[in-house]
Amino acid sequence: MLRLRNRLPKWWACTKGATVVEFAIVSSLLFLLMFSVVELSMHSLAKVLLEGSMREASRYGSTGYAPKGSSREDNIRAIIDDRTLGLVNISDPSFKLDVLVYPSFEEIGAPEPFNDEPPLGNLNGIYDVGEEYTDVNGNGQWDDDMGLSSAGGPGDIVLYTVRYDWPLLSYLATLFGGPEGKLPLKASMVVRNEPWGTGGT
Ligand SMILES: [Ca+2]
Ligand SMILES: [Ca+2]
Repeated sequence: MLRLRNRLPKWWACTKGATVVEFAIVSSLLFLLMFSVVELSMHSLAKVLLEGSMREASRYGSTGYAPKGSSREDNIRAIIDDRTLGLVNISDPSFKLDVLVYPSFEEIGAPEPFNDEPPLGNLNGIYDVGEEYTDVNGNGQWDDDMGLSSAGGPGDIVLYTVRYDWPLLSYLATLFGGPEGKLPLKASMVVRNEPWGTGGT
């Protein structure tokens, strides 16, 4: 053993500067940890703000009011932009706002009804091209979600959903961010529009 130690270069046994190296390693790990905590906190804050903005936007949308020269949809987006304090970039391609009208609360997210019975149907439990269906949202095709894209009229049931991909900056992007290094944010709210009369936008 002693013979082996004698063969090692002198710098191998030198301990000068070890503390500096240890400090560099530990401080780097601490910095990474702190940065991750800050980033996750920012993501949580953005989610809370997004949910709050959804509550406010849907409440506004349910009134049917739109200032002259703008639509309800424009104002709904403006409310989300304002209430998320710049943490959610509504100009980003990942930002998506869906405002859908449904005939009832029970039918939210449900597919349009179709007839799976012969002779046109094939009894496989799913819709196939050529089978009869009810075009609930009136777009001329069968949809697996019957929601009509609109903020609705008086008394309508409306589902608001907003999605946004939060860009991660730290090593968390590698762990949780998928191929694009982003963490999805989503908030939804269902409201019944107020009976403001006729002619809602
Ligand atoms: Ca079928
Ligand atoms: Ca349809």
